[in-house]
Amino acid sequence: MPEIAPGAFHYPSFLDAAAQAALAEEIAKVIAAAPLYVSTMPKTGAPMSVRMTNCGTLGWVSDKERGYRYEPRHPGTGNRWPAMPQRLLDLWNELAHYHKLPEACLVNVYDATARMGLHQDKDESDFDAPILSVSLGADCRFKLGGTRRGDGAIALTLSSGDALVLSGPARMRYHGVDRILPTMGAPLPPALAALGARVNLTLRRVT
Ligand code: MD6
Ligand code: FE
Repeated sequence: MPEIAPGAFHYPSFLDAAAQAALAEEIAKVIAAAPLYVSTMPKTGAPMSVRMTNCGTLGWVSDKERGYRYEPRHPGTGNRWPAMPQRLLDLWNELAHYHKLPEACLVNVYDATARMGLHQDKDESDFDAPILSVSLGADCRFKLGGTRRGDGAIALTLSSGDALVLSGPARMRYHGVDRILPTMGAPLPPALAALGARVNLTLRRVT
C-alpha cells in the first residue's frame, strides 16, 4: 500500500540498484556543470547543513537578503541550470500523474550530520502539482507532519531507491529530515559516493 496518508505515496525501492547507479551518473554530471552550493536562511543568513544544486529550467535558491525563491541561473556561476535528465522526466510521468512536466529538480546532498528542518514547500505558484522525491544512499529518518507546524508527525525511513509523492491533501504537509542514519541502508552509488552520505532529488512544478 503506497498511500501512507491521503495524497502521500511512499514507494520503497522504486528504483533498483542499476537504475540508482544510472541516475547517480546523471546527477554527477549535473553537479559537474552546476556545483553544489550552500544556501543561507532568510534574514539570519545562517547556513543550511545540506549542500544543493538544481537541474531544469528553474532552481531553488535562498540567501539572507532575498530569501527562498526560484531562479533560472546558478547563484555562483551565473549559468542556466543543466537540463533535467530524461530519466527524471520519465519518473515524473510514471508517478506524478500531472499534465505538465516538472520545471525544477532540487538536488540535496547530506553528509552524515546534515538535517533538513521541518518545512512546507510553498515557494511554488502551482500547489496543484505534486512534489516527487527520490532518495539515494544512506537511510534517513523522515518526518511527515500535518498542515500546521504543531501537528503530530509520522516517521518513516527513506532508503536508497525510494520514491515519495506529496500530492493533493498532502502537498502542504510539513516534513523534514530528522537525521541521516549513516551506517544504515545502501552507500551512495559510486558516481556520487565522494560527496556525502545521502542525496535527495525533489521534482517540482513551479509556475
Ligand atoms: C529529503 N525532502 O528527503 C527532503 N519535499 O531530503 C523534501 O523536502 C521533500 O521528500 C517535498 C516532497 C517530498 C520530499
Ligand atoms: Fe520539502
